[in-house]
Amino acid sequence: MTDPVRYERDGGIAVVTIENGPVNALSQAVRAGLDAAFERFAADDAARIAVIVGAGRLFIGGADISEFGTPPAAPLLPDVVGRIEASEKPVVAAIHGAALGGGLEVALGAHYRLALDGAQLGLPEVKLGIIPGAGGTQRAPRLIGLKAALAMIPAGGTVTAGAALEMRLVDRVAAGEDARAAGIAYARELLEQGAPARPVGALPRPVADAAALDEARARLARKARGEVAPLAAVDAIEAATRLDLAEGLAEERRIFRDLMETPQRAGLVHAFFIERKVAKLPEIDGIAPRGLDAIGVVGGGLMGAGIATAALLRGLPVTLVERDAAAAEKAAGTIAGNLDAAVKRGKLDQPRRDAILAEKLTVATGYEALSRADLIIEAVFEDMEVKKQVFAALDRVARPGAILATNTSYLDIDAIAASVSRPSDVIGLHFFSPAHVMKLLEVVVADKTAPEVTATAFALARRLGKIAVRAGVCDGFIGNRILSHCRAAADRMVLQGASPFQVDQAMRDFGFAMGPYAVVDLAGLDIGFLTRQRKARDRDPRDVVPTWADALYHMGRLGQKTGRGYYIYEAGSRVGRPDPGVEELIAKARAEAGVSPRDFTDEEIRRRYMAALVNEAARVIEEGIAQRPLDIDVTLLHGYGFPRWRGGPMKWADMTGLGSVLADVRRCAAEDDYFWRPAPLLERLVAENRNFDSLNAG
Ligand code: T1G
Repeated sequence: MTDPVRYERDGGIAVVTIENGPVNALSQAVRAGLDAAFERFAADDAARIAVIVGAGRLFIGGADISEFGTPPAAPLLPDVVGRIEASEKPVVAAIHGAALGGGLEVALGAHYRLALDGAQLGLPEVKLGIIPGAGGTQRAPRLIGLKAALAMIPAGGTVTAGAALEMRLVDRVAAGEDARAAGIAYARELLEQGAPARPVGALPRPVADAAALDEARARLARKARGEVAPLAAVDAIEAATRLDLAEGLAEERRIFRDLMETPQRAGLVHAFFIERKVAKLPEIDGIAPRGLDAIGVVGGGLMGAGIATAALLRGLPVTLVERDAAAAEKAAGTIAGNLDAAVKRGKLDQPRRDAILAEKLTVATGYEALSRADLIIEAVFEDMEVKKQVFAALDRVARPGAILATNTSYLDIDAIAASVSRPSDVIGLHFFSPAHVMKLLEVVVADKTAPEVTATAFALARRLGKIAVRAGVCDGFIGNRILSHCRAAADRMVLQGASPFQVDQAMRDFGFAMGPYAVVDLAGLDIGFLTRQRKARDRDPRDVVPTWADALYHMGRLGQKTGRGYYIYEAGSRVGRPDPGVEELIAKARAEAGVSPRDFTDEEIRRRYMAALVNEAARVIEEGIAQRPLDIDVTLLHGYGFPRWRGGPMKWADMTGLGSVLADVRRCAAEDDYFWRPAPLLERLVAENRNFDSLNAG
């Protein structure tokens, strides 16, 4: 392997280049290379100043995350940064692209920092369940002050080069693409001025401010529910106000090491890697996607308008077809409203919003308008006959090679494909509502879908800034199928004596963004009711029907949209208070079913809910609906409010121990062997002493 760190001299300037693609991560070889380069710089009498640059598209993306969990190998990054800072001759960091985590810490070890326009700087360690471990929590506050450090480090956010200049995180911003040239030019100026070495660590401690620390802790306790790293980052920053540099660095290192051992760190690192692996599918490896220059959408309801908005926000022209002029007008209004909301959130400026509406959006009433679209997404009423009619029309007008996608959330896409003359061009694109906000996209690959159609769907997701997960055809695909099983488990507990509010609280305490019944209120009780109607034919007498939910539906209590469901919502509020009337309906259901209620502990609720989730997920994998456990983890993280710091349900199961999860399933099966049949895959993994992650390889 070639040396990942090069030392060259340009007159009196030593240029130290890190080249360790794709992100110049600070692996052991890079740390050793940097250490050696600065030893050489110290001894090189002809070199009067050094410039550190990154080769490729960015400066340094941070520590090598794949080394986490293995014993750290010398030289350690804090020591390398310490050596750079201790240089008697000045050192410049020339940043382009990104300086993240350990990358920014290396730059903080330098005495002068220059960033190219467009560079992002930040300490995102808390997003991986740790804190900066090479001086970031001690040097950054010395440079930018306590308040700015408290705003930046515990949130793990990044700042642009311009903002970094304002907060004095960097000394200079330069235009252009060439960090090396900009760094050398800056170094020349510094030499001419006779600028000295200027260690950040020698700056005075940031001024203590108890109120700012309290405020940060209170804010994070609310926002980072259950997460340990953000609060630990505040502790480390506080240490910088009390301790001298050496002691502060030791304190930072102690906290860093403790966090490295936590399950949260393991969960968050898992999430980081699977989000990148999820799009790597053998079936599309090396397959070129088709062109995507014009999008068609059929149906301008909330979903269709949301999908159109998502495409427009990313610069794709959209033609939306509705039944009649009034409906088309209404759809255009919904899209305009979505864009206005994006302007309010600062995602878009007014002139661009106006230009998008004037130039990129066409609404029409005839299918012919879609004849030039590269990909057409149908988002009409969930009814097989209606969908088939739409697909027949698309089959007539779409150009050869156009992709015909359905946004159905449960219908049989194989049957839809079979109804057209080009089944290999048909695919499911299951967006989540609101489609222009939610990150997840289930790409549902039907029996006959051509690989390049799948590849194009993944390319579309990238273009839309979404995370795509491959799913197979079944009722509910990956996410809704698992959710519906979890809900059935929850309904069983409620029938036996738990209250829906206790279930919600228990699952929120586990880390879910919302409890399952609050989610029902959000989606609307009509959705659940209609689903039960639809499935009534296949119902087994042993299935539990939540008759109390049917009663709520008949009373017009449809959840948030009517101000009342399981919870009561005061006008305009999205957070409800429990409706005591619901308990009465449930009591009636128990009496009718002849159930005498018993108490559940929160722990029992959590274990049952998670056992049901993992058991059904194992079936989803075994049936090939999800190809890998990581596909389920990504789906639940991005579409279902699963706590990211647990890594996803399959990672949670691995960390809990599959034997223990299976034991829970079996214990429940002892009282109800219909609902709680252990999934064969779960049994097999336990028997073979393997975990879900072993199925993620390759
Ligand atoms: N370590 C190892 N691999 C990494 C990596 C890293 N830091 N960053 C990216 N990769 C891999 C990634 O898995 C993918 O691999 C490929 O590089 C391209 O990444 C001591 C403790 C830099 C903004 O948290 O945010 O420093 O899939 O697709 O969209 O305090 O990567 O190709 O096999 O994401 O151009 C702190 C994490 C570490 C930054 C580039 N740093 N990375 O985005 O490419 S902790 C981070 C990113 C730390 C010190 C500590 C992004 C990026 P593959 P990509 P991208």
